[in-house]
Amino acid sequence: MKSNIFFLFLFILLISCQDQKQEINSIETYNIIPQPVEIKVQNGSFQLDKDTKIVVPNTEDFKTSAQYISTIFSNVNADNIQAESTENNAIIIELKDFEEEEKYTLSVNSDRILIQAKNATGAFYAAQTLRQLANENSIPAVEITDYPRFAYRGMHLDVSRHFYDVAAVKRFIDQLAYHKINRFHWHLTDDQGWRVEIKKYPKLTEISAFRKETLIGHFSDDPQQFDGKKYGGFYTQEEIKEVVAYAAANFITVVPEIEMPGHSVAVLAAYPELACTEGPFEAGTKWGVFDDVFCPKEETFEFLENVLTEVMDLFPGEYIHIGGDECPKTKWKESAFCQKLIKEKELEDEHGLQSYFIQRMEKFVNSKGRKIIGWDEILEGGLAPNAAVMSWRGEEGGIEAAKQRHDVVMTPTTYCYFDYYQSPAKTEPLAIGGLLPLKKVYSYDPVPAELNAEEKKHIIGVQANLWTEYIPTEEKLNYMMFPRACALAEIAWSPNENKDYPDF
Ligand code: TNX
Repeated sequence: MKSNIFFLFLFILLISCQDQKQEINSIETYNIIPQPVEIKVQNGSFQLDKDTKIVVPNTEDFKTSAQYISTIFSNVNADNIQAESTENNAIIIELKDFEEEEKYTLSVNSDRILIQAKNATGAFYAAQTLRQLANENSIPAVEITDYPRFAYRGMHLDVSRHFYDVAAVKRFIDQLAYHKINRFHWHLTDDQGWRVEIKKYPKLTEISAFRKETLIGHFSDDPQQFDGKKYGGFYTQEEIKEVVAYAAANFITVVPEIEMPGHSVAVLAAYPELACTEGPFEAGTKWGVFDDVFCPKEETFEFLENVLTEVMDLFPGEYIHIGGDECPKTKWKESAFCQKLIKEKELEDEHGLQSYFIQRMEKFVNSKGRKIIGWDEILEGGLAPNAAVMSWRGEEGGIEAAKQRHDVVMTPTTYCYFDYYQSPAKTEPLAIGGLLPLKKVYSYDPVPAELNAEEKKHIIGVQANLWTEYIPTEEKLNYMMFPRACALAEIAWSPNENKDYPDF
C-alpha cells in the first residue's frame, strides 16, 4: 500500500514536471527589427502544425491578411482559414478600433496567437513580427503592442545609373516589407538613363533608356576608363503596374521620381528641342552633374505635363517626386530665351527661374489631385505652396521647410546615404566616397531639436537612399543596404527613447 502511494506520488510529480516543461523566455528571446514599442515577456510557446486554424473576421481586407499568414508559414493550411471562433490551436485576427492606423497587438500563448488591428495594414505588420519571432514552427509566448513613430518610412532605389529588373525590384520590396518600411522611392530617370515607358514619347525608351558605355572604376581615376558596352533597360507600363500592385500587396506606396529641370540629359539625347542649346546630346556615360538641362520653354512644360499624366496614371500614391536637385544654371545664364523669361516674369535670377519651373509643375500636379515632393533645392527662389521637401544636403533644407509649414522627409547624406562606405574605404569594395557606418545610421534622430512642437509635426518621416553609380549588381546592392537598412527601419519605426545600440 505504501509503495502504491509512493508510485502515485511519483506519477503526479512527473505530470506536473511535464507541465512545467514550458520554455522560460527572457527579453533576449525576441529578436525583432524594428524593435516594437512594448514587449512583455511570457513563458511558453505556440506550436504551429497542419491543424492550426486561422480565424478571421469576414471582411475582404482581413481575409487577405489571413491568406498572407498562411503563405508565410508553410505548415499553415489556407483551407484552415475560417470565420468561426475557436480558442485552441488558432491564429485569431480581430478587429480593434485603435486610434493609430498602423497599430497592432500580438498576444501569443501556448493555445493561440491573437492579433488585433484596426485594418489590414496593422495585421500585416503583426504578421511581419510573427515571421521574425518564429523559429521554424515554434513562436515564443509574448505580449506586444506596436505602432510606428513616423508615417513615412522610406527606402530609395536609383535604377538609372544601374538598372534592376522587375524580379530584383520585387525582392527589394520584400526586404522593405519585412522591416515595416512603407515607401519605395523609385528614382526612374537621370542623366544616365530613362527607365519608364511613356506611350506618347517612344524615343524615351528607344534612345534615352540606353547609354553607349559606362565608366569603369572611380570617377576621380585619371585617366577615366570606359567599358565600351552599350547599357540600358526600362520598364514597360505593364511591368510598372505589376510592381505597383506588388508593393501595394506589401503595404508599400511607390513614390515615382521624374527628374527636372536637371539630371535630364538622357531625355535631351532623344528630344534635343527641349534644351536651351542645339545639341546633339547623349545619355551620360559617367557620373556627376551635367550642364545640359531642360529649358523652361512652353514646349518643355507640355512634354513634362504629358509625361507626368502617364506617370500619375501608373502610380496612384499621393506624392509625385519631381527631383529638382543639382540643376546647374550655366545654360540658363547663357540663354537669351531664359534671360528674357526672367525679365518677363519679374524673377530675381536663375534661381527664381528654378522656382518658376517647379511651381508650374506643382500647379499641374495639384490640378490632378496629387502633391509634389522634391529634393531640398526646390526651396531655391521660393517653395511651391503645397510641396513637400526631401532634405538631403544636411538637415537645413528640412528645417527651413518645416518652419514654413511644409511636410518634410529627412534623408541627409550624413546619416542616410547608403552608397557611402560602411567602414574605412581600404577594407571595402569600391563606393562613391563618404563614410557611414551602421552605428551612425542608428544614432540618427530625424526630428531636429530646434523645431518647435508645431514644426516638428511636419517631419513626416525618414528615408535612406541607394544611389547606384557604384552598385552594378543586386549582390552589391544588398551588401550596401544591409545591415544599414535595419537601422533605418528602427529609426523610422521605434520610439526614440527605446533606442539601444548594443541591444540592436
Ligand atoms: C547626389 S542626392 C545626388 C545624386 C547622386 C548622389 C550620390 C541627390 C538629390 N542627388 O544624383 O547619385 O549624390 O551620392
